Amino acid sequence: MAINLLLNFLLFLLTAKTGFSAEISKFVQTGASVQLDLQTQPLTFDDITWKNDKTEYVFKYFISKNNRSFPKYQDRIEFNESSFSLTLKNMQKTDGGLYTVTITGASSKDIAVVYRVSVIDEVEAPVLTVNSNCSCSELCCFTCSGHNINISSIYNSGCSKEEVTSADDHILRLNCNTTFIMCNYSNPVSWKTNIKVVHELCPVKLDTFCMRSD
Ligand SMILES: *[C@@H]1O[C@H](CO)[C@@H](O)[C@H](O)[C@H]1NC(C)=O
Ligand SMILES: *[C@@H]1O[C@H](CO)[C@@H](O)[C@H](O)[C@H]1NC(C)=O
Ligand SMILES: *[C@@H]1O[C@H](CO)[C@@H](O)[C@H](O)[C@H]1NC(C)=O
Ligand SMILES: *[C@@H]1O[C@H](CO)[C@@H](O)[C@H](O)[C@H]1NC(C)=O
Ligand SMILES: *[C@@H]1O[C@H](CO)[C@@H](O)[C@H](O)[C@H]1NC(C)=O
Ligand SMILES: CC(=O)N[C@H]1CO[C@H](CO)[C@@H](O)[C@@H]1O
Repeated sequence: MAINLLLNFLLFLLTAKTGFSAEISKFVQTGASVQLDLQTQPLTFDDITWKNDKTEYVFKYFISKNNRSFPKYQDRIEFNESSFSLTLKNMQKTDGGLYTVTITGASSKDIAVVYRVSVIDEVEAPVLTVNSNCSCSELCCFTCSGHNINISSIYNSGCSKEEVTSADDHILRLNCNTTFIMCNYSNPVSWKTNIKVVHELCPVKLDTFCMRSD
């Protein structure tokens, strides 16, 4: 408790002194828009400046209204003059990176917010395949695959619910009921599912008795 208070106080000092703030992650699908907010509502200020990590300014809004934008973003920008949030449209991979907003004003300390914007493509559909290495006593062995992760499982009037996450934030989820095998593949901007009827994915073993003894 005392340590928590002390840590909070130190963090407060650090924040107050340097305007230090954590990075906020934003994921946006290629071609879509991203909205960057101030995280605060300044009462008075001179200007609000958005820059990218090449330290080119993206948009500069002056209270005197002689605002300016960087040519690269000119026709892809929307600035909300009541919330002061910036919307960047038609985002491309090359637009990914850090975006920093600084608010300068006579009556307030400088405030800075840093966004890490990642522009990523829509996820591809997961693939469901039957494994040929299945032993006879196992009714149906199958694998659900995303581009860099997969889940192998066995169907026996259901399957165990499983979930794996890749290093690049892709999630693969497997679930079954008495009729369907369902696999959901997602990344931070999208998801796709592959749903197969069990009897169609695994017709032979489920319909006939296994006569081999292995
Ligand atoms: C601007 O922001 C305000 C406050 O968040 C919101 O009510 C309004 O709809 C926004 N305007 C536009 C054009 O998005
Ligand atoms: C069959 O192969 C998959 C990968 O292709 C593997 O994960 C699974 O454990 C194998 N099953 C058996 C019964 O060997
Ligand atoms: C499943 O992933 C493992 C590594 O995680 C890989 O070795 C294996 O080849 C993959 N199997 C399939 C069927 O994609
Ligand atoms: C299995 O799950 C699917 C998808 O959620 C659902 O539409 C279907 O009714 C379920 N079937 C049974 C037998 O529970
Ligand atoms: C698939 O996963 C995504 C992300 O976790 C989730 O939002 C979505 O509802 C899931 N879809 C289905 C059909 O379960
Ligand atoms: C996006 C934006 O805020 N544009 C403003 C820039 O300043 C002019 C006045 O000089 C306004 O008309 C625009 O709305």
